[in-house]
Amino acid sequence: MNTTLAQYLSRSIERNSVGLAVKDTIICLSQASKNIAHFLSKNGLLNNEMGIQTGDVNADGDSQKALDVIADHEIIKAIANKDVAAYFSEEQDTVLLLEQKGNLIVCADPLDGSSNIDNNISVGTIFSILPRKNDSFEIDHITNDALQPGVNQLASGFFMYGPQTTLILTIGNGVAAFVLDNDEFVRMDWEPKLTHNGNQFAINMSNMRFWSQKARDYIHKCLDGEEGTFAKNYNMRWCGSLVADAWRIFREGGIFLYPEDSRKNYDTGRLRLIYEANPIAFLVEQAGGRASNGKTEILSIKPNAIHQRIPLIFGSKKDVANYENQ
Ligand code: AFP
Repeated sequence: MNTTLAQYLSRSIERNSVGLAVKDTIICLSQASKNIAHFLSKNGLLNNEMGIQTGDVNADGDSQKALDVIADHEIIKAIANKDVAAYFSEEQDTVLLLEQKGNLIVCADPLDGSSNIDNNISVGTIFSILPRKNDSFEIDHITNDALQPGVNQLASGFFMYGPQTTLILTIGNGVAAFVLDNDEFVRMDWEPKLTHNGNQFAINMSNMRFWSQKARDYIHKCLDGEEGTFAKNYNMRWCGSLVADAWRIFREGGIFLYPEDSRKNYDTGRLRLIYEANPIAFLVEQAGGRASNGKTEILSIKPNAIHQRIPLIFGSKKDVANYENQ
């Protein structure tokens, strides 16, 4: 019989207070994900209400969709009154204080890829769990706790709502993948690895004219195919949902790139460090790959703001080194 998420966590996580809190938090997030998947599955019946713009913009200036807000509420509902001191979300300008004595900090993009909702293309929930470092419940002190380098993460992962609802998770000892089966996440017979070089690249090519010379040179080398520097024919894929591109790269190899570019507000890329790049980078490194901002390992970077953006390049070590060494 397949191992359930709860069984996996019971077997793999340390049985101390922080370990048990992490386990409990992941189970709570998995409950939220089931509810989010349920709302999403009803979108066609609800006259595409989930993708309707609420009229508000989130902290990053992106217009909020109904499901962005619902997903955020589902997560808050799931982790409230638990061992979580504070929640940092793409959908909230500032920290949401939860349990004064909580041991953990949760950061999340509640609904990644929300522009894809009405197109029935996979979207997801990305999360990062950090240890609380500070006993103070003052907003400034708690906010500092979210600004730890990603190497401190206790767990990270993402749920993906697609043809199947899935979870890819690390608690710091490799990566495990799960699929929702009859209301229960069960472990898949597949261990995500990023140790081989792929032959796919994922980048939004429409931004090419705004890229740095480094990014252009790299993609040109991919396009040169067998006759070029990398001596292989590449295929290109771009879902517009980080979770879907990441899942494919974990399965098939390849490289993901969202570099900085010269558009207004894209000088440090598009993706956010603490709730997008860091959780993905922890998964990538645990799978044997590398995640970088083009120069430095993502996990070593000390965030300077909760909604900080960062260029994100990840894949096998060799593929990412080829980009970094341009
Ligand atoms: P949203 O969560 O705001 O929809 O953004 C999704 C995302 O940050 C990430 O999932 C994609 O990789 C990226 O945007 C796609 O961005 P472009 O539309 O610029 O290609």
